[in-house]
Amino acid sequence: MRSRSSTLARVMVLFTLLALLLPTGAAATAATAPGPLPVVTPRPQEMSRIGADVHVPDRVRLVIADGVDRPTRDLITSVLRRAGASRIQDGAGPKLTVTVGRIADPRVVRALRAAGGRVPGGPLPAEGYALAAGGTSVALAGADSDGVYYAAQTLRQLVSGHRAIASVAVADHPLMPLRGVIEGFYGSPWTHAERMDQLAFYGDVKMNTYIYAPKDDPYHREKWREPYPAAKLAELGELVRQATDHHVRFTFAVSPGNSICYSDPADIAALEAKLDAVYDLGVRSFSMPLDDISYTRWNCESDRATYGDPSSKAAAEAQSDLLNTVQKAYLDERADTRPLQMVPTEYGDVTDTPYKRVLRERLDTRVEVMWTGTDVVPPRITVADAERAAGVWGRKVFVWDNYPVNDYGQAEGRLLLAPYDAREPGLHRQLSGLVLNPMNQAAASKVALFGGADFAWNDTDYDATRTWEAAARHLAGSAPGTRPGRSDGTVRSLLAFFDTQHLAPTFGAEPWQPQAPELAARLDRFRTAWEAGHERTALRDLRPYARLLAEAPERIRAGVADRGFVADSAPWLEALSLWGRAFERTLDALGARLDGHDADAARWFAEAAADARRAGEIRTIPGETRPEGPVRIADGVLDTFIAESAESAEPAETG
Ligand code: LOG
Repeated sequence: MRSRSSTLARVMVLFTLLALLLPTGAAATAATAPGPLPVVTPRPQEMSRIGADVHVPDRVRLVIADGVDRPTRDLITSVLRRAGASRIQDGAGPKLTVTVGRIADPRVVRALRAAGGRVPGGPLPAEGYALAAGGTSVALAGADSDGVYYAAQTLRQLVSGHRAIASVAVADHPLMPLRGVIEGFYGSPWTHAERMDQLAFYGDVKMNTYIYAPKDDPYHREKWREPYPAAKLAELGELVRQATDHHVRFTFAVSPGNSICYSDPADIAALEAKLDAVYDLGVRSFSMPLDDISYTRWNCESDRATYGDPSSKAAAEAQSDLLNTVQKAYLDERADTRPLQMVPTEYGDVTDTPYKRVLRERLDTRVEVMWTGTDVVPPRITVADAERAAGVWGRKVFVWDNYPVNDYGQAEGRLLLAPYDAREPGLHRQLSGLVLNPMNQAAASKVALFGGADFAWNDTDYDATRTWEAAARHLAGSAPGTRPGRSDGTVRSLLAFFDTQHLAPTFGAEPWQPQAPELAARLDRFRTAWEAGHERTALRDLRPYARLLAEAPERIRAGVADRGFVADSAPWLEALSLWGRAFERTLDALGARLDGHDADAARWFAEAAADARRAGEIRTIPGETRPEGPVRIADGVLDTFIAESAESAEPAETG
C-alpha cells in the first residue's frame, strides 16, 4: 500500500518537474545554442540546456527573498564574484538579476519564469530545488532552506568560465533522505581540522549527514559514562556550527554496549546526561551503535534477573528497551529531534534470527536500523539484498557502507582510491539512507565519498567513472567554477595515481575492485603487440603512460589544491616516484635489448630492480592507520611486469 502510493506521488512529482524543464518565454527562444551539459555532482534528476551561456557583467543585482540563510547567501556571492562580478547590489540597474528564495514565494516564481524555466505545478520534494539561468536572469528556488542551499551548490558548478554561467534549467531533489558519512572506523580518529574540512566538503556534494562515531574516541565508547572535557566539548560545538552552516546534520553517537547495565536506571541517566551535553550544543540527531560488542554475556547481575540467562535474543530485548526509552523518554520530549539511529549487533547479514525477530517486533518503528550489507565489507549491495534486509528488520534499512575504510588487516598498506561502485541502482527504494565509513586519511577518502554522495542523491543515474573524474577535478581545484584547462595535467596525474590504488579488499578472499585496471589493460596490449612481433610499437605506445606515472607524484604535490590529500598520500607518492622510474627503466632495458645493447639492458634492469626494492621499503605513516606496513602500488600488476621483463631477459644473456 505505502509503497504504491509513494510511487504514485513520485510519478506526479516527476511529471511536474518535467513540465518545469520545458523552456518558455523570450529568454528561451532568443538563443538556443545546444552546448554540452555541464557536469554537476551529484547528478541532477533533470537538467537541460536553455540557450547560450548567461553573461555575468561587472554589476549584478542579487535579490534575496525570505528564508535564505547566511551561508547560502555567502555561497552565492562568492560564486558570482568568481564568475567575474565585482559589484553585487540589491537595487535595480545591473543587466543580470539573480533571484534566490523559496518556491512558495511569488517573486521567486516570476524570476524562474523570466529565466526560462517553468514553474512546478505541485510542491517540490524535501531538499529539492528548481534553477534556471537564461538571458539576463538567474533564479534559484528551493523547496526549503536546504533546497535553496543545494541550488546554490549547483550554481557553483554552472560557472563555465570567466563571466559565463551555463544556461540550463534544473529540477532536482535527492532520492535518499539520509546521505553522508559515518566516522566509524578504528584507529586514529580524524583531527578537528580534518572534520571541519570534511563538513564543508559534505555541503559541496549535498550530503546531509555526518555521524560522529570514532571507535577510538574513549568518550564515545569505553568511557561513555564520562562527560567530555571542556576543551573537547568546545570543539564539538564548533563542529555542530560548521555542520549547520553546510546543511549537514551533526549526528552524535554514543556506544555503551561494552559495559552498560541495561536494567540500571543510573546507566540510563548517564546516557541521557551524555546526550544532553551535546543537545545543548545544538545537536538534534543521535545514534546508539551496538556493533562489535558481546551479546552473549551480561555486564551486571540485574540484567540476568530482568532478562534471564544471556543470549542474543535476551540481548535484543534489553537493547530494544534501552533504545525505546531513549526515543520516547528522551528524544520525543525535546523539540526538533530526528528519529534515533542504531547499529544492531548483527549488522552484516540478512539471515532471520531470534535477535532480529525481537528487534523487528519490539523496537520503535521510527528507529533507524543500520546495516552493512551481506558482509562487513561486502563486494556488492543489490536491491534484492536490501529488500531482504528491510524484511528482517521490519523497516527500510540505513546502509553503513564500509568503503573506503582501511582499518582492517587486508587493507594494510593501502589507500582505497577506486571509485564508489558495485552498489545497485534502484537501492533508494529499499533504503532510508546511505553513509560511508571512510579511511583514517580524511582527505584521501574524498575520492570514494564523492561517488557515495552522487549515488545517494541519484542512484538511478550513477556512473562510477564520471564521479571518479569529477573527484579528481575537485581535488585538483579545477572543479567546475574555477578556471578550466589549467590543471588538466594534475587531473590526469591524479587519475593515474588513483588507478595504482584501485584495489579494494573485503573481509572475504576476493577484492571487490580489481587493482590498477587502466595500467593492467595497457600492459596487456603491450604484451599482445610484443608477442606479435611489434616490439618497437609496443614500447612506443607504453612509454607515455610510464612517464605519466613517474611524473605524477611531483605534479600532484605541486598542483593539487587539496593539501590534505597531498599529505595523506605522502608515502604512496614517494613510492610511486620509485615505481614510475623502475617502470621507465624497464622499458629502456627492453629497448636496449632489442638494439643488441645487452650490457645497457642488464644495467637498467638492475636499476629498475633496485628502485622497486627501495619502493617496497616505504611504509605507512606511523600511528595514522591501524594496520601499518609497506605501502602498495599497483601490486600484482606493475611489480609483475617489471619482474617478468627482467626474467625474460635472462635466457638471452646466458644463451
Ligand atoms: C566496525 C567498524 C569498522 C569496520 C571495518 C561496523 C558496523 N563496525 O567489523 O567500526 O570500521 O568493521 O573494519 C566493523 O562495520 N566491524
